Amino acid sequence: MKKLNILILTMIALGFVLTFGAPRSWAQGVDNPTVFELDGNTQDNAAAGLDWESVFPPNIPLTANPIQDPAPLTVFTTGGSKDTNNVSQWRHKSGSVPDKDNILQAMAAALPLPNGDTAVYFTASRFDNSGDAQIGLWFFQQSVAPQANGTFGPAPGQVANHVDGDLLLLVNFEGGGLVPTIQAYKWQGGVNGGPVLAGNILTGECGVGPNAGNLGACAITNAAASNAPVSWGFVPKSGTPGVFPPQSFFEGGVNLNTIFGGNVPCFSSFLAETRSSSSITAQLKDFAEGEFALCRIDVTKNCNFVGVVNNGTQLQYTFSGTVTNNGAGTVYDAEVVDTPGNATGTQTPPNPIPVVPSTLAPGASGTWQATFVTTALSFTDEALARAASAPGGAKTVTDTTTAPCQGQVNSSIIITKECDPGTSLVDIGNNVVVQVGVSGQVTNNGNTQLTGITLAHDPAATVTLGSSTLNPGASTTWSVTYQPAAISSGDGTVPGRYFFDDTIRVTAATPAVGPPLSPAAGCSPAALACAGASCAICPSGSCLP
Ligand SMILES: [Ca+2]
Ligand SMILES: [Ca+2]
Ligand SMILES: [Ca+2]
Repeated sequence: MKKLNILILTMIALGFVLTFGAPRSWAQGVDNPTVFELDGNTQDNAAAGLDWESVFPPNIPLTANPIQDPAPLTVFTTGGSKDTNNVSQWRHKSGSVPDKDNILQAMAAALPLPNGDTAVYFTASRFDNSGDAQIGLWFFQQSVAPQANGTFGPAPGQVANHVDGDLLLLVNFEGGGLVPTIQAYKWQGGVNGGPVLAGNILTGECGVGPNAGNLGACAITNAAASNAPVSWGFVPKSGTPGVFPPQSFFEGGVNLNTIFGGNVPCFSSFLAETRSSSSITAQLKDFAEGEFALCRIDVTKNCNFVGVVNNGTQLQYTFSGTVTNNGAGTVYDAEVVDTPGNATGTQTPPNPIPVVPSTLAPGASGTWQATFVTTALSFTDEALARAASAPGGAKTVTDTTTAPCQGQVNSSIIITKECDPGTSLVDIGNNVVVQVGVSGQVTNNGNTQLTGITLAHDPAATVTLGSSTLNPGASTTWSVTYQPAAISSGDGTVPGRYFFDDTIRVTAATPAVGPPLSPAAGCSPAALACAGASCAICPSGSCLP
C-alpha cells in the first residue's frame, strides 16, 4: 500500500512537472507569452509579453495601430478577387458585405522570438459575431494597396503582382467553435502561379493543447466579452460600444522561420480579409490593408565640404552616413547609390558605395563614405540604400534620404604698381619727351583659379601681362611704358619737379568656380582691383631722399 502511494505521488509529481514545466518549452513557439500574449484579449496582462494595447518598441515592423476599416470601405468585387488569383486580377469597391464579414480593425506586428526566429502577430475585429469566421491574412512582398481605380498596387496606375513567397494564412472558426483550423500557403510560380500549402507546421489554438508553446502558427478568439482598446473605437452591431462580444476579436501569430527557414521574404504589406468559406477558392468579402515593412533599413547622410582642389578649379565634398537595420530579419549585401541631384562630378568610389559591414543583423548599423569632386557650389544630394533579405538576393529593401551640400569659395585679385623703372627723357625725332615706365604684380589672393585676367591703364597704353591665368596664391608681373601728354601735378615750388599720375586697373578676371568677382571700392572707373602711382621727374639727384 505504501509503495502504491509513493507511485501515485510520483505520478502526481511528474504530472505537475509536465503541466507547469510547459513554459520552459515556450521559447520554440509563436504562442510564447513572454513575447506576445495570444490570449484572446487585447490587454497587456501579467505575462511578460506585449499585447495589442501595449506601447510597441520603436522601430519594430508594425502596421498602423490599428488599420481602421469602417464600412463601406474597401470590399472585394468581381470574380477575379480570389486567393488563388494573382493580385493583378483583384478588384475592390466601396460597398456592403454580410455583417459577420465586416472587418472593423486589423493590425500586424513582428517581434523576435527568444531563439532568433521572427514571429508575426496579427489581429482583426468584426462587426457581427453571428456566424462562422473565415479569415485570411496575406503578407505581400510588393505593396498591395487599394487604388482609387479599383485595382491593387503601390501607387495610382501601378498594379501589384504576387511574388513567390507571399504568405497566406487561412484561419477558420467554424461550427460555432472556438478552435480554429489554420493553413499556411506560400505563393509559387510567379504571376501565373498560385498558393501552395506549406507543410510541417504545428498549428492550433494559441497556448492550448499538447503542442501549446510550440505552435508554428496559431489563432484564438475571445470566448467571452472583452474590452476593446479605447483607441480602436470599436462599436459592435449589438452590444456595448468598446466591448468585443464573444468571437468578435481574433488574434494569432506565425513563426516565419518555420515556413521559410532562413530565407524569410521581405514583406511590405499586410491584408486581413474575410472569406465566404474555408475553401482556398472561396469568394473574398471585406479586407483591411496597410503597409507592413518586415525588412527595413534606414539610411542617413551628411555632406561635408572639404575644400577647393585641383588648382582652384573644383570643389571636394565628402558624403557619409549610416545604414541601420530597423527590420525583423538580417539584411545582406547592403550598399548605397548616391545621386547628386543637380551637380555633375566624379565620385570615389563610384556607385554602388559599399556599406561596412554589408551584413546587418536587426538593430545593427554599417557606415558608408565617398568623396565627390565637382564645380557645383550648392546642390542637394540623394542617397539610396538597398539590401537583400537573403545573401545574393534581389536588393528590395530600400530607403532614401537627401542632404544639402554647400561649398565655400573666396575669389580675390589684387594688383600693385610702382614707378619702376620710372621716368626718363627720351629723344624721339627732334623732340625730347618724358617717358614713364611703371610695373607691378597681379596676385590671385583667393582660393579659386582666375582666368581671362585683363588689365587697363590710364592714361591709355599697351599693358604687358605675364599671364592671364592665375592659380590660387600665384602672381604674375605687368608693365607699361608711355609718354604722357601733360604734367599731372607739380607747382614748380621745387624747381624742375613734376609728377605724372597713372592708374592700372583689373577690368576682367573670371573665377573657375563660384560667383563672379565684385568691383573693388575706390576704383574709378569701376574695376575688380586697381592701383595708382605718381611718378616724379626730377633734376639729377633731387628726387633722392
Ligand atoms: Ca492578446
Ligand atoms: Ca504583458
Ligand atoms: Ca474594407
